[in-house]
Amino acid sequence: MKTAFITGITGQDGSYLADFLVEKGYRVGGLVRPSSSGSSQRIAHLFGRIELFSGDLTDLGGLIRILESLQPDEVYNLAAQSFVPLSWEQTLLSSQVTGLGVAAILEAMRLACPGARFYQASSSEMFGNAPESPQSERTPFTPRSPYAAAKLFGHWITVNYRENFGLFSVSGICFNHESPRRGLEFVSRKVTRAAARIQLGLEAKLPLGNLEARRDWGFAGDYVQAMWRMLQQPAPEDFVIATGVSHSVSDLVSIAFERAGLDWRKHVVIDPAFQRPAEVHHLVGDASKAREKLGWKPAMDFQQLIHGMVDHDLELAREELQGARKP
Ligand code: NDP
Ligand code: GDR
Repeated sequence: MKTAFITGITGQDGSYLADFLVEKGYRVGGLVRPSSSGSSQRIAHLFGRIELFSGDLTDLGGLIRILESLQPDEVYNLAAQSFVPLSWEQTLLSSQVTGLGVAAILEAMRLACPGARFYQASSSEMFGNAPESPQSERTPFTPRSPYAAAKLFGHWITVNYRENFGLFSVSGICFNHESPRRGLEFVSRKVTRAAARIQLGLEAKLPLGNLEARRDWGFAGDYVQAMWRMLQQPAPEDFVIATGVSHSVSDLVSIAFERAGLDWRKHVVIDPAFQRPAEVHHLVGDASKAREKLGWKPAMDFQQLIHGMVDHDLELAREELQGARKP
């Protein structure tokens, strides 16, 4: 039986990865922040089948002690302050967690379990307004937020630990991926939840920022499988993970509202508070390397993804109406 350690296990990707690895027969350990007792609902169905360790990605001593006791075969670093606009408000905290936190977990691994394999959650945000499209492993990085700059540090420190210490450490440069477990602040979930709540009369308007921004949106459940495949390779390498198809925020809105039986033009309002001065306008990935070497391709397309999210949010809104769920 293999053992995996997941930081960020209470997040969207961490919860899907834990599902996937438990299903594969792994012993799964996860890092949870002492303050996150209220935010473990994404992994509540796994309680009893995973082991949780209290700690913080920025606390080297704690990470060393956990890794010494667990002795994992695979470490997945998914923890981060992952919301781009917040990285402008909490710049140092975001840099510490999303950037320096990667050095902390790598250093802890080097000291406690140097034979383990390491996955770093790198991001398409590192490309910024890239000079070429689609973006691949060879595209230059031009980060456009503290979040993206911190991810770039995490990306390069992962490469450096591989080259200097011989660690099996790899980065997956993942483009946006969503699910019914997506945080409410990200645009996909914000839209699908609002469409459901407006349909059931729980809300009337949806304030949004830039409707022209384009992203390459996939399903989180597909992306965690690519993460695992990267760690099963004979040699450590970095991969872009993407669908290769981009859509605008207005495409997203129109598909979601139509699924909920609504005309989005009657409900969406533009609110400058949600516009980003340093916007990343268009990201779309070229995942041909992952297709060739990992045998990976996404199973779910954009419309299926958004329909599934709207259906899930309609269910939650119905429960809320019946008084079985808090908003
Ligand atoms: P989420 O925001 O859903 O999850 C973030 C996780 O990090 C949570 O479990 C959170 O814990 C944890 N965390 C935050 N700060 C700390 C800390 N100081 N110490 C320990 N844990 C901490 O992100 P996703 O699941 O969407 O993304 C996973 C990773 O992939 C992130 O690193 C993200 O930046 C990256 N990424 C995501 C993409 C996407 O489209 N989803 C695309 C590319 C990269 P808590 O529950 O306590 O808040
Ligand atoms: P992103 O995701 O910044 O790409 O980062 P987000 O869903 O927040 O934004 C996507 C695009 O939608 C535009 N947008 C809005 N965004 C939000 N959140 N709220 C709005 O009201 C709104 N209106 C328009 C944004 O301007 C942007 O262009 C996500 C995160 O998961 C990162 O952690 C990850 O690294 C990247 O994806 C890849």
